[in-house]
Amino acid sequence: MKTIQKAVTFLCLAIIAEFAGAQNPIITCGYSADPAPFVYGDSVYVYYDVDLGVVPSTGDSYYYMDEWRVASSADMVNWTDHGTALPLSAFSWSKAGTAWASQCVERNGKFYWYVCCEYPGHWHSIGVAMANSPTGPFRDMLRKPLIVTNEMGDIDPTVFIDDNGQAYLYWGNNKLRYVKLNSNMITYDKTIGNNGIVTVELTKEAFGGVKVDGKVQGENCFEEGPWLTKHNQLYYLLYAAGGVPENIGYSTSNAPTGPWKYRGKVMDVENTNSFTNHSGNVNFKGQDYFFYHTGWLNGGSGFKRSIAVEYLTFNDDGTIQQIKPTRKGVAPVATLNPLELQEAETFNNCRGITVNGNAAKGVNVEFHANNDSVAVRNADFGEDPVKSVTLRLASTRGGRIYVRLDKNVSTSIATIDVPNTGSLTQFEEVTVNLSREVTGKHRIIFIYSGSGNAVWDKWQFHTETSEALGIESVSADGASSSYFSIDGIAHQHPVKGLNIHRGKKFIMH
Ligand code: FUB
Repeated sequence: MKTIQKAVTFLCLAIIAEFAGAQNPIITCGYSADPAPFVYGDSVYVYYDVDLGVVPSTGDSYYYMDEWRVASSADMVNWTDHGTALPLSAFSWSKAGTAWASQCVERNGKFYWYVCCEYPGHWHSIGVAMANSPTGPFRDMLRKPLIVTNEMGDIDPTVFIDDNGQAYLYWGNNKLRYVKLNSNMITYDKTIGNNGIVTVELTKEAFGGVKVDGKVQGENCFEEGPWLTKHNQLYYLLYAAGGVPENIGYSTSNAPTGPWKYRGKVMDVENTNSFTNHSGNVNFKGQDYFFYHTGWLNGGSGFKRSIAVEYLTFNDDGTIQQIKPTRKGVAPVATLNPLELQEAETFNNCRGITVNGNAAKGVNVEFHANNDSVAVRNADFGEDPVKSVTLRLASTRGGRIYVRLDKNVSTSIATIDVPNTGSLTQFEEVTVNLSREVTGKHRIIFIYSGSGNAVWDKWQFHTETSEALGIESVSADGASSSYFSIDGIAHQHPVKGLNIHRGKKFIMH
């Protein structure tokens, strides 16, 4: 009984949070940890690993991840899930379940994704994959690790390219190391440090304190998750700090290689349901943002984490204003245009669905059960009345999708019968007229009802009715809806909405 009460309470809280406009976590269709954001074109991309939370062979709770994913947003509230951009299996030398933190950067139109995963017999090591697009497909460039030292703690790579083109790769847990990457981004300068690897001394002056026998001496200390960035010609190193549970500390320097000066905490230890936090930052459209992770998604924990975003403020004296984690997160910086073709995997919030695929295969949303849903925030229908909507769907069992607006969870503006297309990879477009005309800004929610899986690729609203779009209307013959006619010829298996038969579009009602 207690479990049911807990589940109902959680659902109510989730619904209240959603209607209150809560934005954190930003990824809602799975766990997401160790965010690494970057801006490319008119979007923010965030790269992350996917916490499964349990070691399958033992059932123990631990960091267990088999893939890295990327999501992007043009408005900071609706995120497009680009699927499994980089499976751990892309690194043939890796051990299953060890896809930990990563970061992707762009150089000369190529995208370099630095990851850490275990190289059996050598602890975690650092590898690099490359792609021609920020969403992949990526391939392992070296077919072996880029950094392997046979020591513990070679995790959490961060790469920063300075204004003069010199790239630095920092990493480390309970140690901080860097190499100077060559301009090909997959080899490094071997003339400095120990065969190219420089170890940064973890002093009190640089990191606020030191760790002795696992205990922090001083006000803080470097733990892991370094993130190198620059603001107003000052270099900033952000890092998970102070042991576990972690706060996020920062140090500054006039050079990307230090010496570092401890400046304080960006975020103190907070009640986020996660003992790690792993941060990164971007400036997008003139606003600074801070990415980190919490254990706030339903069922979350220290091993099932999810990404959150807050505003970041640099003070004129080089300090950073301390941030409190919030459920509210950040506000939209743009609207989403529902009259343009949208990917089903672009959303603000979801329940029950999975997002499958990758850049090479294409990415789709899969509904599995009744009430699975996807919601889009801040969609601007404009001033001209919007009259119809098209969804591109595939299914072997049929089903139905209800389209609702704002907080109205009971009245649909459209009901789409999912066609039985014969296969989950065979898509058809279904267009239906709206039950009322729509203008202005709204939250749109697509709710599935059905007994089997349905795959959804894209959607788009129109200011024309389906008939005006050139879709011929036909009626079912007699009482049975399994036969209908086009031009007097009987056909089988119609579905409501748009049908395509021998290249001809017609709408069933
Ligand atoms: O995700 C596994 C590890 O947890 C990361 O490498 C650390 O930064 C911490 O977040």
